[in-house]
Amino acid sequence: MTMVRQASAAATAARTAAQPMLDVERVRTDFPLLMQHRDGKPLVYLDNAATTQKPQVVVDSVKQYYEGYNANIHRGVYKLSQQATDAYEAARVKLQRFVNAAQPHEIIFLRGVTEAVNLVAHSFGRTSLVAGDEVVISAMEHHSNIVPWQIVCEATRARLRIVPMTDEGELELDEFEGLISAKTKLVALVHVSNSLGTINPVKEMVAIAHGHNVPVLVDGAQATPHMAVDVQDLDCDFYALSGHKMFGPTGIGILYGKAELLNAMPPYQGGGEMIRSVCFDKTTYAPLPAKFEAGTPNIAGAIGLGAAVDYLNGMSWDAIHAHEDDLLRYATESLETIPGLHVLGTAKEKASVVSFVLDGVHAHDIGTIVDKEGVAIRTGHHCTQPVMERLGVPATARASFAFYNTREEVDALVRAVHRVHEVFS
Ligand code: C6P
Repeated sequence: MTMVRQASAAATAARTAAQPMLDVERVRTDFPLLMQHRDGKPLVYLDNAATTQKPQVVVDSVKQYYEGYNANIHRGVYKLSQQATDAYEAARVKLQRFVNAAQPHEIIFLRGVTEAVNLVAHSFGRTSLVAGDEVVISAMEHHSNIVPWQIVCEATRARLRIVPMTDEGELELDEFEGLISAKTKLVALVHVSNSLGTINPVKEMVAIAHGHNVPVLVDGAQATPHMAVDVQDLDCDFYALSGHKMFGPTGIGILYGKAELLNAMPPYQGGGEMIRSVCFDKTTYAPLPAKFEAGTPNIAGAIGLGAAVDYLNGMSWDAIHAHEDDLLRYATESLETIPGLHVLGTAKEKASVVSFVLDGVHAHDIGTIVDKEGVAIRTGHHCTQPVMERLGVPATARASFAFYNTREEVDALVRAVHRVHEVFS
């Protein structure tokens, strides 16, 4: 027994020594909003799955664009416009490297994951699906990876098939392969669940789908703030991310798509910039990526997202993992000491998200009371109503951590939830 304990202490020490440490207190000073107090209490921001806070370098990059070189892109021969164009295209290359896409034109700037899934559903989906075809999604998708497929399935008379999940919140992989058939035209899967934190084995699932020649779209909204993503290693066909969930501005994100697929797809929206030539008889389209970027894009947002990528590149994913894993374990164990509290989503592979319910208390009451203690968490169905239905709850309270959160902030959450328990008992 003693030997086992010694061995495990040695293993922990070795692990700790091998992992680079995150200097959280220093990192926090990069984020101006985290310095705030509300009602005399330090703000404890634990709603990072909804949106993350922005480091000063991101705020500055947007400000510098508007103050120093604001102009429309790809249009002007004058230097100001060229400067803006260069910065926008440099941001595309940063995103290409961030997800390790083979080529910059495989990166399409859009508003975020919602628009990216809609693009694939309306462009790829409407041209590939016919009556009787199937699209496979999972039981833990965000509404933005359900509803666009429902709309397209209704229009084409195709149907959705759903990969089930266990009580712990893990996808049932055996069932997955059984759902793929000659009728399947696309698999669309969430990489990391926003309401449960489950990290899905997307690489394995892509390989299974490809074994049946079925392309795969991955919703990476909750993955990119927590882990390195390599689209070539995953071998997914499409990958979507939202900038605001990975320390960048709102209203900007990307769709990565394999060039071969994007080239074969029709435009999603028509307008300026996405054409080669327009006449009333016939219009021809611009090559990638312009074909999918109709109209003036979110130039400041793309530049800001590029700055967020630079910021993340200056950090160590190993250090981020070690810190967030510690927060996840500490928060789960501490919350579970509260009588009547149940954590939902206990998958073996989890990102730093803790969803919970408290017997006899509505999630919104939990959110309101903890807010009075200065702690910001999200409550509700988290745009995953089918997950709530599967787990038999109307809503959960959800604390979601980023690398700048601390154990002290977890303590503040736990104290606040204890307070909720006292109020209702
Ligand atoms: N989830 C949450 O609080 P947009 O809004 O397009 O940036 O991202 C949509 C989206 C898609 N997929 C997943 C897995 C998501 O988590 C989200 C956004 C937020 O959980 C707001 S509902």
